[in-house]
Amino acid sequence: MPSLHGQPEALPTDSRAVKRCDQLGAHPFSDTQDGLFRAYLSDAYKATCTQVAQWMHEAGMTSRMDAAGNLIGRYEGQTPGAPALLIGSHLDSVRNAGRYDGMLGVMLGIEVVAHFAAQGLRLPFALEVIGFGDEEGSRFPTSMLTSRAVAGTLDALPLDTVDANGTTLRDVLHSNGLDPTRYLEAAYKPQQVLAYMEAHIEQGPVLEAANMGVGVVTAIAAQYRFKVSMQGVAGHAGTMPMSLRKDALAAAAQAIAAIERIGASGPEDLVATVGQLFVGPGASNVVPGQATFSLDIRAGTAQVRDKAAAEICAALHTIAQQRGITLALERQNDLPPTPCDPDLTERLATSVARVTGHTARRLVSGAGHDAMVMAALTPVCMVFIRCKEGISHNPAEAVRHDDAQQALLVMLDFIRTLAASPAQEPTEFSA
Ligand code: HGY
Ligand code: MN
Ligand code: MN
Repeated sequence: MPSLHGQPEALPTDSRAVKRCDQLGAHPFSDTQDGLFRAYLSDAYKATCTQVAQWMHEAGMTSRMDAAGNLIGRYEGQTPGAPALLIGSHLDSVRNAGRYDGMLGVMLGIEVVAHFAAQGLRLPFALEVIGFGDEEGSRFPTSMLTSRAVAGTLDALPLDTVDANGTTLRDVLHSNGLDPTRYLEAAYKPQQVLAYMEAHIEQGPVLEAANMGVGVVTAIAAQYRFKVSMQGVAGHAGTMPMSLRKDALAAAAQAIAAIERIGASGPEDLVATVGQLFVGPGASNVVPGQATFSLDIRAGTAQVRDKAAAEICAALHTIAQQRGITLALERQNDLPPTPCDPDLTERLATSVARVTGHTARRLVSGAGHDAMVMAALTPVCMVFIRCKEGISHNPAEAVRHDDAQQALLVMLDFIRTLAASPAQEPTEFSA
C-alpha cells in the first residue's frame, strides 16, 4: 500500500475538475438555455446532482442526498464510520454565472478521493465531498441555507419564503421529495467531523497580481444583506407636478448614491452594493410608487460593517423622510467575520509552499463561502485558486488548468500531512 508520507505523483496537465465544470456550465445543468443559472432544487440542480453523484461513485464514493438537498459523497477511512474530513463547496450559482464559482471546489474534492482510491489508500479518517445546494441565495432570499442546516445553526426554516415565481420553499421541498419537518436532520454532530476544507476560485485579482496560482485564506469578511422597500405614491406622469410627487424610484436613486458614497468612504475592505432593483408599477407614463432593492454590505470586521450599516440606515431614513416616502428595511442575512482555523491554515500554507516552491500568499476573502457557516461546526480552512482578472459572478469567469491541478496537489499534500500528523488527538480518529 502506498505510504501516507509519499509525494503524490505528477498529475496530467489538463484538469478534469475544470473540464467537468465546463460540462456543467450549460443546459440541462443550467436552468437557462443560454449561459448558466443553477438554482437550488431546480431541474438543472437535479440533473447536476445526478451527474455529480455518478462521478462520486466512479471516484470510489457512496453518495446520498441529505435532508436539506445537499449532495454528499463518502469515502470510508481505515475504520468504517470514522469521523470525516469534509471537502465542500456549492452546486448552485448566481444568475448568468461563471462555471467555477462553487462547482470547482466540489469537483476538486472528487478528484482528491479519486486519487486516493486509485492508489488503494485508506486514511485514518473518512473523506466526504459535499455539494451544497444553496449558498448564493439566488432562488430564495436566504443564502447558505443548506450549509447552515449541516452546521446545525439553522433554528427554523423560512418555509413561506417565495422564489421569483411565487413558489414557497415548502412547496419546492415537497416537490423534490424532501420533508420540511426533517430538514434540520441534515445537521452533523461535531464528533462526526474532523475539519472542513474548501477550495474556491479567488473571485478577486490578488493572486493574479502576485503571480501565484493558489493562495491560502486567513479569514472571510462579515456580510449583511438587506431588502429595502420604498413606498411612494404612483401617479400620472403627465399630470402630477414635480413638486407634489412621492416618487419611490427617485428616492431609491438618491439612496443608492448615498450607499455608494458611504461604502467608498470607509477602509478599503468595506464594500456596499445594490445589485437588484425592482420598480413598480413599472410603466413609462407612471410615476413609480414602489421601489425595492437589495443592499449587501461587507467588511473584514463586524465593527466596520456595522458602522457603515448604521450610517446607511440613517441616510435612507433621512431621504425617505424628506421625500414623504415610507421606508422598510428587512435584514435577510447576518454573517459574522470568520477566521479560518490557524493550525489548518498554517498546514495549508506549508502545503502550498511545498507544491509551488514559494511562500504562500495569504488573503482575506471578501466573498462569502460555505466555510464561514461550517466554522460553527468544525475548524475550517480554504485554498484559493487564481481566476482571470479577478472576474466572477460573470460568464467571463476563467481559471487555468495548471492552477486547478496545483490546488489539487495542495489538497492532497495537506490531507497526507494531516493523516500522518493529525491536528487533533489521534483518539479523535476512532469511531
Ligand atoms: O455572495 C457571495 O459572496 C458568494 O458568492 N455567495
Ligand atoms: Mn458566488
Ligand atoms: Mn462561491
